[in-house]
Amino acid sequence: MMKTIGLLVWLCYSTMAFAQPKVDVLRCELLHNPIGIDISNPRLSWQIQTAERNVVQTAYHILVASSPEKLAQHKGDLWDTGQVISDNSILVFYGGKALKSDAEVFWKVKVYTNKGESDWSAPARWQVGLLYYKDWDKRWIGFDRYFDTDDQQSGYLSARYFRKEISLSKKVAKATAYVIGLGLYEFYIDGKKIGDQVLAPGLTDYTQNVKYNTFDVTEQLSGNNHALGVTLGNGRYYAVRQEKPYKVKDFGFPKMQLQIRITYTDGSKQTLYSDNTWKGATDGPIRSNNEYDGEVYDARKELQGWASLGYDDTAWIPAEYVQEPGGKYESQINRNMKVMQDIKPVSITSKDGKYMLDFGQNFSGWVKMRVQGARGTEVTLRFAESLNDDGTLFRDNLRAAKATDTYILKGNDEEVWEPRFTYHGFRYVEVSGYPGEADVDDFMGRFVYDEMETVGEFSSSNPLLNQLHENAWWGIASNYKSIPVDCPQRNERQAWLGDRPTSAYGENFLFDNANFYVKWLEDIRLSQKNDGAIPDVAPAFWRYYSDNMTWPSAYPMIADMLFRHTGDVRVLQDHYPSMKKWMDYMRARYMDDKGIITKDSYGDWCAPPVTIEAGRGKSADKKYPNPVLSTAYYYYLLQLMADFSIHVGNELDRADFLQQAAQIRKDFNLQFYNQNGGYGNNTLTENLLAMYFGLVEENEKVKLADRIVEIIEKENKGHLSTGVVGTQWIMRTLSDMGRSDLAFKLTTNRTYPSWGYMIEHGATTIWELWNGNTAHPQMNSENHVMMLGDLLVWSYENLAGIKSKENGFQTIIMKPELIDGLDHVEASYHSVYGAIKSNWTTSKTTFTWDIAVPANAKAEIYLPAKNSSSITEGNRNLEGNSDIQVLSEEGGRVRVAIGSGSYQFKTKP
Ligand code: RAM
Repeated sequence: MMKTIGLLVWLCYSTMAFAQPKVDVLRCELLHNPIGIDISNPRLSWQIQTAERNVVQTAYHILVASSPEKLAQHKGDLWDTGQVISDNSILVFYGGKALKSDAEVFWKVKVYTNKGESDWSAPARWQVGLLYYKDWDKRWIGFDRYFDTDDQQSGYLSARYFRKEISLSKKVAKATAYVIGLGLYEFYIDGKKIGDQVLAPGLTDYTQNVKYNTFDVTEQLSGNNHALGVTLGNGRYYAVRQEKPYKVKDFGFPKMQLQIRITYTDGSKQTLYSDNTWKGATDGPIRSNNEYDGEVYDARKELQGWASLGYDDTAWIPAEYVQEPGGKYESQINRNMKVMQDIKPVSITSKDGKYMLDFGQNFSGWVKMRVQGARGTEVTLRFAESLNDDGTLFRDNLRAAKATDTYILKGNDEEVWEPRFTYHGFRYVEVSGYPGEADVDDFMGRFVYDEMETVGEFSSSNPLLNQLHENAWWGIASNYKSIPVDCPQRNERQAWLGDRPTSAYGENFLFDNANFYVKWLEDIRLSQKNDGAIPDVAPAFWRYYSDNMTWPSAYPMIADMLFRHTGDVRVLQDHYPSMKKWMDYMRARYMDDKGIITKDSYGDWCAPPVTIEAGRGKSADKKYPNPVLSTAYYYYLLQLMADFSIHVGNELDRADFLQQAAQIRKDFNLQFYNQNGGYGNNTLTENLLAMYFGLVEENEKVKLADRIVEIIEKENKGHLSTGVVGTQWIMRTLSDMGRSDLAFKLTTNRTYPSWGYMIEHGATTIWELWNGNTAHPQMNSENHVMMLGDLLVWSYENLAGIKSKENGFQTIIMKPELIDGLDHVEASYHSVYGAIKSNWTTSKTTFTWDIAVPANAKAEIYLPAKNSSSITEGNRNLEGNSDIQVLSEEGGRVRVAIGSGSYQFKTKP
């Protein structure tokens, strides 16, 4: 008895304790503990944790202090907002005192909610980056010339090594290193690499902007004497290909600048800079490094101890002052790439003295190898995505990329090696020259992509759909290479705009990619020409300014996605003028007197040949420009712009955009609508665009819908016939038409053309072509994200029912489609507010739905039920449940408003 009372008391107490909301997960610029934030008004976000339902923030109080001590005493000497009445907990602009370069800033927040106030959060911090050009007023070092270690003819450079020993007279309290190493660098102190990033920094057009990385090196500089070392690889600074200078942008020879800002324990400060007292060498082990071709490493040439104290560098030459890249110096806010996963080979086989490794999965990165043998033995690793029938590597689709790494042994002891300045897209690796018996354990696949968390999970009762999600995840991750590349294996690897307008939106359900895409939008903005033209590839490493309409649509469309998914208004503010300029440019240059945008570059790129045989052996790079696509896109983007104009305070533009749109709609119908139903050439893509964008006249909608269904069901026998453009809209259009069943059918097909067909033929990612198993290898990557179209968006929004209505999921629309043959969907998405979950199961008699909505967010949910009296939540009727508000009952759905918290609904549909 006593025990029970004790338990009751405890329960009661713990409920009370839980009642107080807690603020957690504090982030500056959506990063935890960031350093090097070179934005004068960064944004602060936090999440509210509570077991209570229906929790809404009513006010916040932020304190920002210049020291942890002040913050602990609740003194916001930099910013004390006082109590601000607001429900905003995401991306609140810092509005305190001006911040100084390199300053450390400490902050915390307390929130007031409708269910009580929180305590102060645990302290968080950010460190200001270098805000001014003059913060980098020392000169660049490097060698702007070739050495005999370089192969000038082939355009291969050996890596450059730089070193310097330093002596500190006092004890270091804090030291921050700011490093720019172009194209790619590794930075060492006392022989140890600083940071776990690889292939850093992020790629940019260096004549526009250059990214620096920031490291806290306080610990590494704890003694008096230290050695600093930097290795420089080419990346894309020294162009990957020299033979097409008219096309490929070259920036020059690798170079660097570095500074370490030190505060000593006595409060005094000192900054160390790289200069011509550093020494350099090129005759090291990395003989050549090239993103497409691979790395050659001669271990006999290792400069043993070069980045440590006491190394004899008398043979090295003084670093030289070199030309600066020209671009603005910026802190890299998006994360660098990292080895995100180790992948063991699933098998190793040998034939003719060569080994073949199979990793069981297509991915991008490289292989780490363990080897022992005689000095001078050369081991070669060649990479490919698939095998020929005879078991050899299929490398025709790599085009000119050699995708080969070479390691030359120094001899005697066991040696472990992995390359530093290259990566490959592969599943198979052929190893030749390996001394002795090789074993699977001698190799490890290193999966490399930008460090970002997986934020979404999706599974369902349909195994093929689940497999598709798995493939999508691998494909997307493989193609994050500080820019969204089209593919990681052939001699291309460019950030093509047209591959991503909708893909990025779907990707955001899987990866925490906001800062990645914020950076890419900046790359796009900086690639814009003065007249407004935007290229098809940005950064414009390839100069492809084709004046396309559909490819650059990625620019406004990704801005829209970021705004909708993270509530980031600054992204709209920063890009609105450039987007508008581009729209004006396209209209001025390409709108004819009938109101049609005449210019399109690729058409519905990579639409499937009618049969798999029709596409056999044929190259897929034929372009079919089509003004229906360009005009339809122009119309769609005008509406986006009209919407943006409100958020950026340019309401006056809105009427103009809408009026232009109305005119285009008229002209579009006049020019392209066939009275028997259907647009232009009456293809699926043309009709989907007219439908989804709302170009079709209201009274012709049914006819158009019939035509869309006729194409899919009759002409295509239940398959799609869309390329990169049409596939971006197909799933949502069908759902909007009330034909989710047909959309679902497309995802469950295993016959050509379909995603399932790729899987049936061994795909572990997503192919570039629907007919990827028979097409000409010239343009046939096995790891391209563009064909995902809107599949992921549809899976999360329409199947799981997780869709942002406004302000980065602060209001969520949850409206899962019920489809015959799909009994169960379970998905989660970690929004900026916290985790959103939707987990439903349906049977003939009952629909059960578990939902979680994070605090300070709310949802409008659509329950399949005739009326609210057939619904229970937590086994209670809805009536009298104050957390739940019935909004409407129509068409077999009951619309209900819920606040944050966890719920279990049951209905009888
Ligand atoms: C291919 C690229 C890319 C596509 C362009 C038009 O070479 O791989 O995916 O956007 O062409």
